[in-house]
Amino acid sequence: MSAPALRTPAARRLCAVLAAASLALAATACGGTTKGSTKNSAEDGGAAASDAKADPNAATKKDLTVAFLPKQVNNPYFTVADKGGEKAVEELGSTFKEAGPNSATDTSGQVSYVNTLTQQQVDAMAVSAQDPGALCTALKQAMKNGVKVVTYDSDTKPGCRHVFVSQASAEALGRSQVRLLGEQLGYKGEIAILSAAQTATNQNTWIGFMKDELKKPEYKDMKLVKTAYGNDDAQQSFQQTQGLLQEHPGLAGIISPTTVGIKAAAQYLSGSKYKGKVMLTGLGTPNDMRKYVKNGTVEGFELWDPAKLGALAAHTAVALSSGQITGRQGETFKAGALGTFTLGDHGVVDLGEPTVFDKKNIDRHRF
Ligand code: RAM
Repeated sequence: MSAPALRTPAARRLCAVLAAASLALAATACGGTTKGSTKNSAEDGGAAASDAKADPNAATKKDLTVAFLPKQVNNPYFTVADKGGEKAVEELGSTFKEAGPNSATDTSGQVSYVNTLTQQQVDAMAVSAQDPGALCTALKQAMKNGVKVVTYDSDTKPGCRHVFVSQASAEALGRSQVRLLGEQLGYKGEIAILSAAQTATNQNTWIGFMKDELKKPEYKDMKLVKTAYGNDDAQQSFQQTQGLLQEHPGLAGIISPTTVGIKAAAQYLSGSKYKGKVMLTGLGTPNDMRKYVKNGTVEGFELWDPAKLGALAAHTAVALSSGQITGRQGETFKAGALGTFTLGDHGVVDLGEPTVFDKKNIDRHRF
């Protein structure tokens, strides 16, 4: 027999507290009955979408509280992304807040922040997930309590959020980094990957496409010898780069699909005998990498504009809270100056194409 549903505001607050404490009672008494219940079209497949029908013409709600929860607060990439989010949230007449762990491997810290934001009854949260599965229970509880959940930059499982705001197609990002490195080293030699945290959904998805790209005949003389993890920590990434070169003295190139990793690897190479000999590409910010492009350590790398990613996450969160979208494929919404976006398969929306930076264009980009 099911327990009676709790509906009053006080009960809703109690539900949030119970949810934060992960009590089974919360799931029974509060399940599916609060502010906007949530349905998963498949446990881990389709995105979570509410029962309500989307109304693309619904008025944009104001005075909402939209929280950003990055993988890591002291990472300059997220500082830029979340500033973009803040600006957009404020322009839309709502309140922005940011909370998150200092380390990209503090997943239990991220779970606690989700629970705290749920207790605080924010209207929406934008989360860059450190781990695809670990946040699920907390995020589902947030959605049951009426919080709209957007992931940005790094996804959870589709059933654990309404929409994923992706920086670009994951496939294009993975394949293009291998192509860039192939061009730089003449499609020949041993290569390594220097990633972020071992659990990071975004990096692992890109690495999957990199491995697939490497199966193509044009890469038959390129061999991936190791994937190392610098945990988005400058010192660890620096040491991992050093370790890669000690272990594989014949290494021809490194791909680092993380802004912290590529910067640390460039710093190491730049001060070593490998400068200009071991190729380095991946995902970095122009501001971090300018010096290394100019001094000949790095030929080219790529990235999207993190501020635009944050802004799109903000618009998506407000569109969900306003009922303009619910998380279903095919729904469209307006994101201010960024334009109109349509939700794709599994509730994913892509920001657009990344930019490749090299010595010809790097001075035109300041972020
Ligand atoms: C780091 C983070 C982030 C990733 C960028 C490219 O800052 O790992 O998740 O998207 O690099």
